[in-house]
Amino acid sequence: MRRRKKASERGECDEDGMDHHRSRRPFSGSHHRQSVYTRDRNDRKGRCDNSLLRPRNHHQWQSGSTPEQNPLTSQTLSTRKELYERDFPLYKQPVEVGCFSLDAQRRFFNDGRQMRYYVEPDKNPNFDLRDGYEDRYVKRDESVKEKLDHILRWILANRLKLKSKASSHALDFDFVTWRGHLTKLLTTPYETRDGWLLAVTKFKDTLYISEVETEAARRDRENRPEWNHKMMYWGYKFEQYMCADNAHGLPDSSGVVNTNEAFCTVVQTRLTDHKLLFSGEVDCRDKDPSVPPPACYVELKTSAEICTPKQRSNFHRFKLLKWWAQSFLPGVPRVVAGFRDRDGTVVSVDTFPIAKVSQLIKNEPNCWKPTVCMNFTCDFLSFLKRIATEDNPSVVYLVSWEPLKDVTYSVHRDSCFSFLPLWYVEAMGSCQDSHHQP
Ligand code: 0WD
Ligand code: CA
Repeated sequence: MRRRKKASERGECDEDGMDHHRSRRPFSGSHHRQSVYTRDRNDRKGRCDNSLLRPRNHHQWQSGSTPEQNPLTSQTLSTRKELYERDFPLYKQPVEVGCFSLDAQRRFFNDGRQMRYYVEPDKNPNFDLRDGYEDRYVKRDESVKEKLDHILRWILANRLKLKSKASSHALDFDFVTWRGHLTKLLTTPYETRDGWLLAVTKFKDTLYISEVETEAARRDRENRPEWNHKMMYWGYKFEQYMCADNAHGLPDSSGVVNTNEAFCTVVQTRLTDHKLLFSGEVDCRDKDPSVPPPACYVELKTSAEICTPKQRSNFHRFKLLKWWAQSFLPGVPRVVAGFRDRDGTVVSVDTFPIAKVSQLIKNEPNCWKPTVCMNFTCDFLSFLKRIATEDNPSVVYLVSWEPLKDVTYSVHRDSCFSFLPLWYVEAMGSCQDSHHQP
């Protein structure tokens, strides 16, 4: 594959016409030729090529028109952080428009029955996170890919209260996705290890973004060592020590930890001119009923005890970035962290107000910047609007990124990447059902 030039090596003018204070251009027009082979392969119904999940084989092409005929559809996006150091973009205060719950069997309910309540712990609590791993743990089946299904169910159940675009049945959102997918975008300019694959479909003028597991991620998941399984449990066990099922209750650490259960908030907001609807799992809320969501929500985390300046620096540079990005997006104001020793005992608990995170990291040399995260995400969403032009529920723009590379994409019709289910497409009143593969 031809080497893609960095935006700064090119002499093109700003193409997005939206961002007027960008000093350098992250977009670049690269002209990959599409081979007859790739076009055939991807137009075949129901085919799914695993090699696409491997970054080294991931080429960029477009079925239909050639890049030469339509250069706007053949672009890449740079993730170099220097390109995104400009003023913080407009990010509207997120507003909760609803919530839903997933029960112990992972069934969807259009209500808040799985909401839990935060219980203030001792400052030095001694929670044993190992307790129950062998005998009181029901683990969600991670091989089941739910894609956006729960969010789509919530949309159908709440269509009347969601504002529609004038004179159509379309949703008044540019993007629908999980908060976790947006978190990955926010942290991309600083990510050095894990790439991602996002499937994007335009349907009735809304872009739906759903993650596809990369081959590397699948390998990691299937070969996860036992200590890693245990540490994943520790995070859920901490939640059990910190949460009660009702506002006046107490935590019950003798119960079963079941990771099928979830309470999810659905929020709407706007990042510059991108109207977003996304959902994220929330651990618990403040008992005080006078604080409205999402300000009442609390994100719970565990982290290794910090004993040295190096550990503190790493915590600021890597962990706080992920924590900030995840909670900033839905407007969750605080993270409560349990610091554990090597044996899995929580020895201290600390609160990190999201609004104070930038102060905490400001003395850290070469540290991450919130503005870079938000500007990259904003430009990425503009990039998606630019490339994902065909409004068709069975067409997927597969957008791919690996560390040290640019974002690239490929287009797939009626492939295994299609993720909008027929029940959703039909309920939304599509005229394009005949194209759709269930
Ligand atoms: O299809 C997919 N690839 C994914 C689906 C990836 C990530 C999440 N999900 C779904 C699940 O239905 C889950 O209930 O999203 C829900 C959570 O969405 P989110 O809030 O957008 O995800 P994220 O912010 O990454 O994770 C929030 C919490 C995690 O807490 P920590 O403290 O570890 O960040 O959701 C849990 C986990 O407790 N979680 C998941 N639960 C079920 N399936 C998953 C997952 N794949 N990933 C994280
Ligand atoms: Ca959590």
